Parts: sequence; C-alpha cells; structure tokens
Amino acid sequence: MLDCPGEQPRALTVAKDAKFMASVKQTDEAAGEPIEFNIVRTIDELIENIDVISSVGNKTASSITLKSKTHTRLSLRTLAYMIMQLQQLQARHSAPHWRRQLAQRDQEVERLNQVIELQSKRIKCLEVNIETLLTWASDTQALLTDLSKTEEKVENRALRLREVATAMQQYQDDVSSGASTARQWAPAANSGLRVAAGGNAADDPGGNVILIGSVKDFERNAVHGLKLNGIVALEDTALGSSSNSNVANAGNVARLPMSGGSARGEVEYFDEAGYIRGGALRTGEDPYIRNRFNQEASDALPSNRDIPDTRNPMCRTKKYREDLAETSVIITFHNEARSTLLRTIVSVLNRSPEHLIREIVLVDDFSDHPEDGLELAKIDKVRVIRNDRREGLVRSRVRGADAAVSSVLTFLDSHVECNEQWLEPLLERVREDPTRVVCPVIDVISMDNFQYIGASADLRGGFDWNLIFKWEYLSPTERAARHNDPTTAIRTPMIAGGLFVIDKAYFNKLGKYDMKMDVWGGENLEISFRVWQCGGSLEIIPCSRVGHVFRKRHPYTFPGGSGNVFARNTRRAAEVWMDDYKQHYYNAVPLAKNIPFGNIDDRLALKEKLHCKPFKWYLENVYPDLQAPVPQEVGQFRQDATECLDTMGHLIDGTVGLFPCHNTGGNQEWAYSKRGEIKHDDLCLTLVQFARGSQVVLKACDDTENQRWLMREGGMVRHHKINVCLDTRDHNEQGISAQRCNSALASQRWAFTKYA
Ligand SMILES: [Mn+2]
Repeated sequence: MLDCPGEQPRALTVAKDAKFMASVKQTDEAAGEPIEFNIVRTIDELIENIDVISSVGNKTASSITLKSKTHTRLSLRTLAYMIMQLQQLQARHSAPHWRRQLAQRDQEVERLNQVIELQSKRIKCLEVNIETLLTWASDTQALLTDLSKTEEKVENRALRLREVATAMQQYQDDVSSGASTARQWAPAANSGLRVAAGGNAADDPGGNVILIGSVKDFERNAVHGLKLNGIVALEDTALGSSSNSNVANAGNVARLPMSGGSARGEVEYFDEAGYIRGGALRTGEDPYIRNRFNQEASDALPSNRDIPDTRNPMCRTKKYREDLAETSVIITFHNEARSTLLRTIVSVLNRSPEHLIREIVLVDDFSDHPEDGLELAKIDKVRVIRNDRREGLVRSRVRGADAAVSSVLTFLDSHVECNEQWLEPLLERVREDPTRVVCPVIDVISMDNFQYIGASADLRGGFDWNLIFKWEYLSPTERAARHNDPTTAIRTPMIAGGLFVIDKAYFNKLGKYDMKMDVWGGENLEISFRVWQCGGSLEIIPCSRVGHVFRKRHPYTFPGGSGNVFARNTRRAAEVWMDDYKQHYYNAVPLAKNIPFGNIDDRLALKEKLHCKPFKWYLENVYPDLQAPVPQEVGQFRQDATECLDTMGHLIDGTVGLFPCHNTGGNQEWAYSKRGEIKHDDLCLTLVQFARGSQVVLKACDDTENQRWLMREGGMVRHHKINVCLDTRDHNEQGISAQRCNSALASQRWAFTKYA
C-alpha cells in the first residue's frame, strides 16, 4: 500500500473501459534523441501491453506518464495501485539497464569460459611439465647413483693406495730398523753363512734352500720358529746380535742334527731350482698358455720372496691367544705351475707359527705330471695324495679333509701367498666359536707380473639372482663402524670359497660338501647357504691376508662346456637350499632349468636332520640387502613378421643379427626387464658408444646406462638417453646397430611378442 502523504485516499470509481493516455518517452540510443508519443488504452490494456508500449521498435521507454482521458473518477487507491503496477512493470522492463546487465552477464560467462579453457590448458601444460620434471628427476637420480658408484670406486682406489702406502712405509721402517721382513727373506747367497754355522756341505749355494726332513726326527721346539731360508738368523748370530728372536732359532738350527746329517739323511735340501726347472717353459712357449697367468714371471721369483704387509697397522699390535689349536692345511691342485704351488707351500710354512701347522695335505687332482706333487712330499710336513682320476675341487677337498689329522682344517687354493700372521686371527675366531667359518682378506697377485697388491678390507661376498659370486662394498654404516676398529670380523653372506678355516668336527657335522658336485663352481654357494641356514656363520677376518693370483675370468660360456657344470652345481645348491626362492634364479638364468641336476635326496635329508632354517630366514637375517629381482617379460623381437632378433650363437662381446623366426626360443629368446634391459640369459644388449651408428653387442648385464632401451610406439626400440634406435640396415655386414631414430624406417620396426 502506497503511503501518499497530504492526500487521503478517496473512493473513486473507474469504468472498466475508461481510456487513459500514456505518454511514452523513448530515447533513441543511437541518436540520443528522446521521442515522445501518446497511446490511448484502457488501464488493463495498458498493463497488459506495457512490454510493447515500453519498447516500440527496438527502442526502450525512459518514462511513462499516465493521464485520464475521460472524466472518469478514479479512486486514489486504484490510481495509486495502477501507478504502482505500472511503475513496477516499467522498472522490470526498463530494458537498457536490464539488458545491459544480461549482456554483461553473457559476456562475463563467455569470458569465464575462456578463462576456464585457458586455465585447463595451463593445467595440461603443468601436468606435462611435471611429467618432464619427474623424468628429469629420475634421470638425475640415476646419474647420482652412477656418480656415487664412481665415487665409491675412487674411494676404494684411494683406500687401496693408502694401504699400499702404509705397507711400503712399514716395509721401509722395517728395513731401516733392521728388524725385518726384508732381511729375513735375504737371498740365499747367505747360505754360505748357514754352511759356516751349520757345518754342512753347501750343495746349492746359489738357489733357495729349504730344510727338509721328517718332523719326528726333530725336537719340535728346536725347529720352532725356524723359517725356510732362515738364514738371516744365522747371519745375525754371526754378527753377534742377540736381541732378535730369530737368534734363538739360529742357535737351535745349529743344534739340529745337521752336521751329522749323512747318517740317516734326516736333513737334506729340497732342490728348488731343480724342481722349478722340471716344469719350466720350453723356449718360445707362450708363458700364459698353460696356466693363463704369466708363468715366466712366476718362475723368476723366489719361493720365499718378500711381499708387503698389507694389514691395517692396528693388526700388527694385536695379541692372539696362546692356546690355539694346530691346523691341517689342505691344498688341492690340478696342473698348477710348479713355482706358484711351491710358493704357496713355502709361504704357509714361513709365515705361520711352526707349532700351528701340523701338516700340509696336498691333493693332486690327477694332474698330467704326478711328479709336480710327489717331489714336494720331500718338504717337511707336506703329505701328497693323488687322485687316480679327475674328481674336481669338492671331492678332492673332502678327500684331503678326511685324511687330515688336526682338529682344524684350513683350505687353500694352489696359487696363493700367505702374508704376515695370516693364520693366528683365523684360528682364534674358530677357537672361540667352532661354528664360525672364517676367511682371510684376499689380496691380489697380478697374473702378469706377480706384483702383490693389497685389497680393500671393506668388501664382503654376495651374489645376484644369477647366483654368481661377487664382491660388494659394506654399507656406509658398516664401513664407518669398521673404521673405528679395523680389526673386527666382517660377517659375509657368501664366501669366495677358495680360502677358509673351519673346525673339522663342524665340517663333518655340517655334511662336508655336496659330493655330487663336479669340477668347479657353485660349491661356495652351497656351503655358504648351508653354514648360515644350519646355525653357523661366515666371516672375513681383516687382519688375515692371503694373496691370490686372480686370472681373467673365463668368458662365461653358458650353456655348454664349463657353464653346464657350473649351472648343474648351482642348481643343486638352489634346489636344496633356496626353497621357492629358487624361482628367482630360474627367472634370471632361464636355460638353467634344462640342465639335469641329479639326485639331491641325501642333501635334503641332511637339511632335515640338521634342522636348518628356511631360505627366507637367510634373506631376512643374513642378506637383507639382496635386491628383489627386476621383473621382466620373456619373448621374441620380430621384424617383418618373419625375421627375429637372434644372438647368432654369439656370446660376450658378440654382435646380434636377424634370422628367420623359429619360435623355439634358444638364441631368439629375449627378456625385456622393467629396467629396460634386453637380455639373453645374463647378457644384455649394449650400446658400445654413445653415438649414432654405434655397434650393439652382448655384454654381461651390469645395470649401466648403455644397457637400457625403451620400446616406443610404432615399434622403435630407442636407447633411453640418446636418440638412437635398434636398426637392422647393415645386419648382414656388422650385425644390428644403433641408428638415428626414424619411425619411417622398416629396419627400425620391431614387435615384441611375449611367450605365453
Ligand atoms: Mn684360484
């Protein structure tokens, strides 16, 4: 109800058909000119048609005024109501503002739509960018990993250099102080002095002389500490020195029944030069041909040559228990070079306390020349056992162990050199707990010049799912702990297998070795699993060092030849000890599944009898660092439907080619791993150079950059870092190569089809 001040509403009547005149004022927006016109209508008509009235043509009314045309009386209330109606309508229809608002809203909506579109484009871009950034991040991560590996290598090299430097320093100190290893190993020219002291005939004044004779003819104590070529002691005697502990020995030597030696020949001299001559190279013979190391270099070195003491200096002051038990050293060999075999024996005798070596049991595994071993039987404490057929390492060692007299067994390889105090720390660990199986740190003797090089003690033995032994770095935490006390034992998931000490009763109780393993390989895997799972432990003792002639690894030629034996032995170990985890091995080395492994019932019975723990326990408690296997798909790479990627029978460093598909696996079987490796057994397709046109060859998979490939849409197989793709254009001439990627080329189009 309108409140109209100053005028009381009066009752007026208005005829329904009373006409009013509406003066409508319009504004021509274009011209800016107001236009006025009058319309006569009844009030209802006016109300009804206010839309039309207020916008004639496309123009809108700016105001509407009403006048009564007749003298009809309107009640003020009615008039007021009417006016109110009209005003409301006018307001509702005052189009310019309203339409403008509407248009503005439409524009706003349009603008917002554009904004939305733009923003969603931006979001898409951001998503792409994020993806790119993630790729960059993972690439960077990979680079960092590589870098840290390199750093580790550099660090290790530095460590090694430091060790060598320490050893050299020690050596120099020893030389200048005159206390000395250096003089202890003085050349045999000193034998003249020995002769003078001992009063024996000099039968070999130029060469190395080794005192031999039956041990029971000697008073043990009298020989205690006597070194082979223990001539320095005599020299010291001659010089009147009495502070050196060797002097006492020298006195003992003088008291040995050497002067009267002729009677029962208790003492004679092993003719080292003659022995070595007996196995010498023929003129013009390749010095590497027989042993795969430089025999000429080995033959030229004396059996008692000096080697650097590569231990951490803290080891030198360490005191070992007095009550260590003596050991039987078991050395098995097959066609070993005489000079390396002799040096092995001499180093054992020279660098071990006399009373701790009961005997050296030499097991000749049917070498071509029986005298190689037999002649060595003349050396004190050396016993020789010869197989009448080739038995292999495992059965030869067990034979030696069975023949051994002492309660502790020390297994050695036949081309090693024991270093200062190598034995005591090993024996002590076993003495304290007979379920420990302990190894020295294995130093390196160069296969080319026989230089003795200290190895890092920050390593332990491990393996991947291919079950091939490998050295690996201790974790940074373990290394840090070790650097606080470099003499503490290192737990190792696996031993290299060549050199270790074990309690004899424990060795027997644990089931010795798997006697059905042939020739070589896999036995270290088996004994490592067995020791850990059946309650024992494996350790590397850093204060014990033994050098070993490492030969270049035989190219891994699985399947066929030695690889077959290796796979057979490995399979036996996996089948007995790995439970369901053996499947990981078969996935990594698929062809192993085809190698028969014989009967394992007795080994399973042994496992049962000893209540050995499952492999899961071993993984969780001994080797939690073993990575889960990288998932992979197995199938073939086809080109043109009928041709297949094929190894062409090539092995390591060999090229690969294209051959009609035969669908029977073999040389056409490839695994594509989650990491992007294209693998045939444990060989990976490898880019030789980071360049267009590079060769692609097979190499042992080593998780490096140049072994990663991406399968692209359209069938291209692209290197993951650089824009080259596997290409068959020259496959007849140089095998498959890596060429600049081009999706138009049929020679780059592959289809990987998985085997069901
Ligand atoms: Mn060896």
